[in-house]
Amino acid sequence: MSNRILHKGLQAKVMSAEAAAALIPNGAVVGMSGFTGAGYPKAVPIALAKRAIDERLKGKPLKLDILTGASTGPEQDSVMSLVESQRFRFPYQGDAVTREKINAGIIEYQDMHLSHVGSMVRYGYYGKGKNNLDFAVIEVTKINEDGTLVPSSSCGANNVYFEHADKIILEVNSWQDERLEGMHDILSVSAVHGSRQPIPILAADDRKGSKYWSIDLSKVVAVVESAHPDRNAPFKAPEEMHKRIAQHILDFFDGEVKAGRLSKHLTPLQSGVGNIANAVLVGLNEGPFDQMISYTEVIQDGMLDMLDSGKLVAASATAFSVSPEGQIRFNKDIDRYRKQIILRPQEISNSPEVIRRLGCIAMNGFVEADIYGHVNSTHIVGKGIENGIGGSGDFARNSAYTIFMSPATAKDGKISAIVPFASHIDHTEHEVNGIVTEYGFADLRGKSPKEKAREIIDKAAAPEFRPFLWDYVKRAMKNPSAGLHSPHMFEEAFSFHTRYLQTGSMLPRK
Ligand code: 0RQ
Repeated sequence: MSNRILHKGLQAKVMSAEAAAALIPNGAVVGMSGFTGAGYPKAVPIALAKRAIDERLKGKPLKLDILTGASTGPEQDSVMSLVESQRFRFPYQGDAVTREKINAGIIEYQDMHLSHVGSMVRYGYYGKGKNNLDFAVIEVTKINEDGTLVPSSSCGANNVYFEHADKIILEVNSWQDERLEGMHDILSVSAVHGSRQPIPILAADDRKGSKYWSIDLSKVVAVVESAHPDRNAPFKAPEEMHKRIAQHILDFFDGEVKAGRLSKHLTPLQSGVGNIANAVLVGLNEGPFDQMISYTEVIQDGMLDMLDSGKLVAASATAFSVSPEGQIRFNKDIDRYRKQIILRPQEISNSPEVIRRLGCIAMNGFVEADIYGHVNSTHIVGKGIENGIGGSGDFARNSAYTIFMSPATAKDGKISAIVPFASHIDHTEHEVNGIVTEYGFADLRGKSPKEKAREIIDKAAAPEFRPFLWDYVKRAMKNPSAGLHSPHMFEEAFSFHTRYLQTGSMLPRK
């Protein structure tokens, strides 16, 4: 047995992943750890998928409701979706197989703001079991002698799943570096609506909680040992397009510093995942700003670079999302990073209260934005949902600066990211300050909808789509029956999308 299970009582609960998976009844609601491919259970979900194959042969398909922190990895989402053992999935995913099953109507998916997860589980919306959930399956780095748990590479919603599951299975993953101990700040929020206390995080790098999970040990029914790596997807080096988008954002910050609205340290940075977000971090690392701090969800490679160079003094998040190369670098210097990085439960990392107090700068990707500044982060026309809203809404609604970024076109130029009316709206014109593409930064602050339309079309839309967007707006503005505040012609509002579905391009045929 691994020397990471030091509690005597829990040593007696060690069993195989198959034996632990067999304890979970068909139809159960299960809270699992995991956030952006970090710290999710691996051995038990694989064993559940194998069991699902056996049970399907016996004519009793295994169907579970799976709640996590955010996205997990192939050992959880892909394998369980492949055998169709996830009946319901919440609150975020980023997995190709799961996406396909959701869009085929096989998995019921609830896409939710990540800061809301804890409250929704506490109030029993997933309502099974005496405590609201039947099981929690949580990865940890180590079990201490006194039964406290060293968290792994994400905190996510584990605190809530520990609290609200009838039974707990712990996966002790020896792949996780033991020196993660001390990096976490586990703080619980008061649960009851109407009697909540302020969250005492006044600066991005405040530590106000415990280093460990403390749980009701009598609920632990199994301890499973594993040694699987986190998902750790590689990053591409920023392409020219990503660098141009990043440069527009850096120029915007420069203007804010000159205008006296930001200092050279900026305000706490939130950065989404993906190649554009990483390119912005690379740009910030090379740019004129210094002593920055980040209050975000996810630590990715670009943030490690900024911590290494000293441009970033500290980073607060709920999870890692690093490349395999980033992981090696992280483990090599973990003793230094432990002083600079704080991992918190997602209801703290994404807390609207804290984000607003700190005046964060939110920078996230978008799928499409419309001429009035409404943003779709999640849905692709003709295909369905891509990932989910994740934490983008938590930060977008509450930050001091809310910036969305994307290439101006998709699918070899056939799709415009700027459309007359977004086909799905995750973020409204009321919270979006900036829409950025490789062509420019549309600054929406202090503008009416018609003024926003001019700014978005002229600065952010791809030049080949601008005449068609202007044609739509100008005709809509002559249509008094539509109301001339944010004019639309409903019969044409989705003409770009329908043309794409009919002809394979949003551009009209010549
Ligand atoms: O499709 O993979 O088939 O080529 O969408 O798009 O350009 O690779 O961009 O990886 O940065 O993702 C909004 C999805 C952008 C992401 C989104 C197609 C495109 C490609 C991916 P292919 P790109 P990115 C922190 C914050 C929501 C969650 C969030 C996201 C695929 O940023 O999931 O912000 N955001 N979380 O071709 C048709 C369009 C398209 C399009 C892109 N207009 N029409 N297809 N694509 N735009 C993290 C967490 O909260 C956990």
